Amino acid sequence: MQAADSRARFDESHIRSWREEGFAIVPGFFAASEIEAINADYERLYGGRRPALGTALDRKDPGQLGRFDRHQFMHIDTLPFGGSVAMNLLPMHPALIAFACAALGVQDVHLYQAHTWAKFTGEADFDQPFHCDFSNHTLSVPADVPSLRTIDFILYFTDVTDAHGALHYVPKPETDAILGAGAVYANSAAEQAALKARERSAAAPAGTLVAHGIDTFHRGTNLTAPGGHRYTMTVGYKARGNDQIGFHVWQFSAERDWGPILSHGTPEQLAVLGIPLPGDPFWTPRTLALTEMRWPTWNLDPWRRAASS
Ligand SMILES: O=C(O)CCC(=O)C(=O)O
Ligand SMILES: [Fe+2]
Repeated sequence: MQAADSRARFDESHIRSWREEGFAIVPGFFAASEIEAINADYERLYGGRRPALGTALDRKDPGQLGRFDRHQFMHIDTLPFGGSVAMNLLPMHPALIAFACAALGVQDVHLYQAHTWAKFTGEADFDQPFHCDFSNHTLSVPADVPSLRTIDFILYFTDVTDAHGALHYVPKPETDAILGAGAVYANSAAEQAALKARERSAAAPAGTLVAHGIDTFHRGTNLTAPGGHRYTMTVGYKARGNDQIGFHVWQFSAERDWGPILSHGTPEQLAVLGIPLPGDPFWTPRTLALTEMRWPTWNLDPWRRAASS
């Protein structure tokens, strides 16, 4: 399968793995040159928050299961980011959009989640229990219908070894066997222990893409490398029009600067944020003129050409 850029970044085996196992891990999805630039953004944005070597906060007691803790979520920013244009456009990378369309089996997708995440050794115990992510992505439960599922990506900008808090997971056929088909809760210590006995590590080099969903069992693990850090981005897609799923509201908060994204994104990249494609009836002489007033650096030529043809 060919992504929209010149390099095929994924193939049918990854889509099959996502559908059957719940997970696809794709090393080299992003080239070293792409990763280096984004890594520099992260270092500028988060490097100064690195705790002193030897910091050890919120350690769990020996034998205690992992748990969620607010300190695990300290360095998370929502799109648009305070970094480069490349960093801002990465959640809408054509290959991610193509992967999401292929996995969900739909023509049009919507970006419903995009946030950074920097983790540093010692600032939290990042060990979590096994869970599925649906509880803050929907008010209902994960769907059976393939097109109503979500595809949730984790993008690695640093090498993520087990000492750098690699995500641990259990493939779907195995969670089905342990918990029952389609289960999304593992509340007992016995269920957690059974999942832990089967867990795999998503440890992989910088540039790797991990694809899963809101119905997959996984857990964050602790960073133990002295002075270690892990820079990732979380990117979630759903089929356009699937109102059950949500996380961020792009329109919220007037002070956020969408200028770089609007000025540099292609019509297809802006469409996953909910901006109608050229030719959509939304675009009239009035909406084009008002949009130009609001965002003077946004080149509306493709939208204008389609509206007048
Ligand atoms: O960052 C990770 O590796 C996983 C974290 C996670 O699963 C969560 O916070 O829901
Ligand atoms: Fe999670």
